[in-house]
Amino acid sequence: MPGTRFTDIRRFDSIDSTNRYLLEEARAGAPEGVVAVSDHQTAGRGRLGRSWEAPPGSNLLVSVLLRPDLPGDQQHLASAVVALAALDAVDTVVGVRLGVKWPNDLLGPDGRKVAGVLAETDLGAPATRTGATGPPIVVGIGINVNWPADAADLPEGLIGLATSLRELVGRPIARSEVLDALLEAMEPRVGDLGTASGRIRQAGDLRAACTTIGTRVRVDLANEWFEGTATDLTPEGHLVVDVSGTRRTVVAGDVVHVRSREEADRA
Ligand code: BT5
Repeated sequence: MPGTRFTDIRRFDSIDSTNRYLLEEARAGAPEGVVAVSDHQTAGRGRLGRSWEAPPGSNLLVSVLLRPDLPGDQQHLASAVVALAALDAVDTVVGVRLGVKWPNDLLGPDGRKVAGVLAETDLGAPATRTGATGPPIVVGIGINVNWPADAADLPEGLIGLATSLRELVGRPIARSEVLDALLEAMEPRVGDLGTASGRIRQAGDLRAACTTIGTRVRVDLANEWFEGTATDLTPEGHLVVDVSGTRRTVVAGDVVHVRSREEADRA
């Protein structure tokens, strides 16, 4: 994309995973800004060993290699800037404002998932001449652009959970437009990662976009679960949940947005 650091765009018809590819490139010393985009992934990955689904030629499957100079406790901002840029891009191309469900889902107005973000790092990869001191971070995003066209397209496990830009606006959308808008929106946000004031701005944008804040959530941890109201994000990107007056901080894991009793009564 001219005028941005994302000028080296590597396009694939099919690949196992654009994240896997860029992590390899990072190990070989590739600089910040390399982009990998594929029409199809044979082993698209989600978090925690889960998989990311998209039929060939339908959705945007893209990863970027970042080498941000981020304090150790703010690494989450690397994936946040990609999520925020995706919100901007979707707004620009189709005029719909998505929200961020903590930690990494982009949801449509009715709560169905439109996109997911996966950040992966390799602490053993070499630094490059660009001067960045932190490890490379590969941030991948899958945006459901044209699939599913409607619920009939979806495998049973995703019915009611996934939607696409096409379904939201009722017409097919050019993936190239979404990619261009994404890279353009990413440029200033990635630039912000390099300064304290920029990081504060991005963290503020993330809190403003995070629809989990203010929502009743169920938190599933390895050996317990609890329900409460999400009240904030910490500077490290952890979710603060008020559980009957006790503040609990969720470092990693999955949350479910649940409707409050009042909302359920109103519905
Ligand atoms: C994510 O994981 O949401 C991160 C997805 C990142 C995908 C991109 S594509 C480009 C790059 N290369 C890769 O290999 N990956 C990245 P997670 O929060 O774990 O969500 C995964 C779960 O979302 C799955 O277990 C399904 O339940 C659901 N899912 C799978 N495909 C989906 C889709 N297209 N739309 C909505 N939900 C989906």
